[in-house]
Amino acid sequence: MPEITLYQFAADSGTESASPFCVKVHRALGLKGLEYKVRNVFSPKELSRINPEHKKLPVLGVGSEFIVDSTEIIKYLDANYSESQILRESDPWFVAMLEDWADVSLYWFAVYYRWQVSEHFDPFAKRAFAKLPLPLRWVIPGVVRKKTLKSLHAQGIGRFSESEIREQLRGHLAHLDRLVSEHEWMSGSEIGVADLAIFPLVRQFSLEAMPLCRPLVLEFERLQTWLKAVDAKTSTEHTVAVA
Ligand SMILES: N[C@@H](CCC(=O)N[C@@H](CS)C(=O)NCC(=O)O)C(=O)O
Repeated sequence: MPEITLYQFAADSGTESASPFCVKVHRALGLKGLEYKVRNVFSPKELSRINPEHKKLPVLGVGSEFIVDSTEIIKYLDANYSESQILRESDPWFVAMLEDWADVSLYWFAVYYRWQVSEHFDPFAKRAFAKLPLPLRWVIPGVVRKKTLKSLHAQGIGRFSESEIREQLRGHLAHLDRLVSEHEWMSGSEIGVADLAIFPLVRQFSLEAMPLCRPLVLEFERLQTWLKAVDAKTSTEHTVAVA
């Protein structure tokens, strides 16, 4: 069997990667019970080598092949490793929609809380950029933050106050709490791709390093039980347990 390597953004406090898409792939590999190595990517040069077209992470290296994009990686894993199929013929239409909603909508709430909320950003920047030599360590966090805030503003979410965003996020979490109350997992009686896509985000909102949004997750008991259940089904030697 060819060796599998997950190229990712490095771990952050309470999570195996600062990127929810990288966490999603960790958890897909865990659900399949596959062994893999992890390589943290720091340099833009290495990113261009492994993902020249999109320059994004995660990238899955399988032998000499590179598979990019978490959605495509999950399809690849299902096609090439028959253990615990993640995508099923019988999946209802809303499974694909839930995955996409997590990836392109709920994701921005995580970006907002990490980059726009200073109480979260300042300690995060200290952790994430600690290895940069001076004076880059003083300059780069501000430059990356400015670029990210521009994206948040263009997306629209960045124009709302934190209290407005908190109410929107509370609404989303309430819907998710209802979903996992109606059946055990997000999309039915079996764990699937919707759980893998939503888990990294809800877990991120629940981190102790995110004191402004953590209380929101704590309002939803069934969502917390679900977080632990996904963790138990998908953990690997590289993942961090849900606190
Ligand atoms: N659709 C992609 C999204 C991946 C993505 O946006 N990754 C972010 C990290 S969370 C990234 O690589 N950002 C680097 C950049 O945009 O320059 C997936 O599902 O893998």
